[in-house]
Amino acid sequence: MKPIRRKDFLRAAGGAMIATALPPLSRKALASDLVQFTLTATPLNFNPVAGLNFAGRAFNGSIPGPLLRVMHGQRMRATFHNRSGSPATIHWHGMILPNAMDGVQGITQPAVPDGGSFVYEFAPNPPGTRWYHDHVSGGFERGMYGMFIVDDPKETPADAEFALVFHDVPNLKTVAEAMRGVSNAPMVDPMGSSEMTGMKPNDRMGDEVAYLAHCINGASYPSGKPLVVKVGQRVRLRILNANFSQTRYIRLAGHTLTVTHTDGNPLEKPLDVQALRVGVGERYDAWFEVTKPGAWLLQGLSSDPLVYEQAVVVCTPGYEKATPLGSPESVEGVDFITYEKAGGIASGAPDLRGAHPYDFILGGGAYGSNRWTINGHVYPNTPRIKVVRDEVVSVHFTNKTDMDHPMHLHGHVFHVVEVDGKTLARPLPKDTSLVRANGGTLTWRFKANSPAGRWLLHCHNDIHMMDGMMTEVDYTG
Ligand SMILES: [Cu+2]
Repeated sequence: MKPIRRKDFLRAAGGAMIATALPPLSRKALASDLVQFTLTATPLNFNPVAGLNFAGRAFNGSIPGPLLRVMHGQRMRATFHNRSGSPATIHWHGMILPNAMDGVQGITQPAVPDGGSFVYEFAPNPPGTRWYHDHVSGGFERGMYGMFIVDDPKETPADAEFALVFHDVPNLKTVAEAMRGVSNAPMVDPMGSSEMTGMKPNDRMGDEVAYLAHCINGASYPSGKPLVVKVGQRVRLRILNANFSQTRYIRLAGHTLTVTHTDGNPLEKPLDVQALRVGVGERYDAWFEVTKPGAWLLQGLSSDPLVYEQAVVVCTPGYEKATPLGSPESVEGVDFITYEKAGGIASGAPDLRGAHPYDFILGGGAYGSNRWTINGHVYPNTPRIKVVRDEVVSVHFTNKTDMDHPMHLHGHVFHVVEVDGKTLARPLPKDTSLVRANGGTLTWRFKANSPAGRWLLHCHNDIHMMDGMMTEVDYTG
């Protein structure tokens, strides 16, 4: 394999961490069939901006946790030592793996108590940009997450490659209030986006979380180190939205992004866009070409006044100190990725022949309510999907609430075949998909050919999940 140029995660001055380019998997790393990791969770005082002392929890002393990386075909063994002060597990988001390794407290394993350990071992699959995070309430919002790259030996390496975790520091008081539906935090969306139609930026709905800082790879702008690229390079960005309640819109000033993968899975046809829209838990692989010297901001956009901090400079050598070109805060008129654009629209109904159909109405979330529902129920009373091996299932979601829901299925890759009544010409292979607020619909189709067990299906907005918007795909027989 041709090596990919990269450096390791670095600690910059002031404790700010930023990922620079990804180094090639060393010969030593590739020599063994088994890659071993140790992940130790501890409390961490996280201070990405001056004056902020956040009571975080971290894997191996950093937020986000270390970038884990294997070549597809290698097995991995991750020994988890929980010293975080609270029970915790590790979920391997986007992986198809044995059910007992899925890391869901109370369903696939008991929570690992503080002071305890657990060994996760499996062959990471499929290749692509995946991630890992705590799946016991509390750890995810405090910093227990990181990116996991399963390299595909069949892919052409980029000239330069960067792993970027977009993440945020929540005001924990508003997390508790949002769970009771009485948060005072404003709705946050980029100005001018279609999601804002009919809403004012400061509308308060009771279910939003307020944030104290926005970060990329542990650093808030301008404290992070620039990502240095060279003229002529084709650069690959692997982007994860690890925020636990908000969609991110992401733009690289002055550049078109070519999206090649959604949730780590290749698109049939790459798509050129001006911006990404990344729901909670989603990933995009996006490429750009460096055509001239300069400095540009890669940034998250939203109506949150703090969001200017969620940026990092991309520049050519010598431009590290230059004033970077930025993007307007508004995404009005900006061509950002949607599932319709990525999959194309076909005429007629989606092909669901032979599929066992399920209809899920997403509801709840009234002001003052602590219930987010599927078909009127909260977990564990929500309707289950019971499957036998190789059964084909379709799930049709209708969102009757006023918030988007990033619906996630564990242990499978599903195909998005329909969005808002439109059939996709090229169904999108994903593990997490946004169901639009205020009447949006979306349909999944998947084959139940993963290892048998109980696989969680839930909204990846943590507030909604903890308040009941969750069910299971259960293999029977
Ligand atoms: Cu939700």
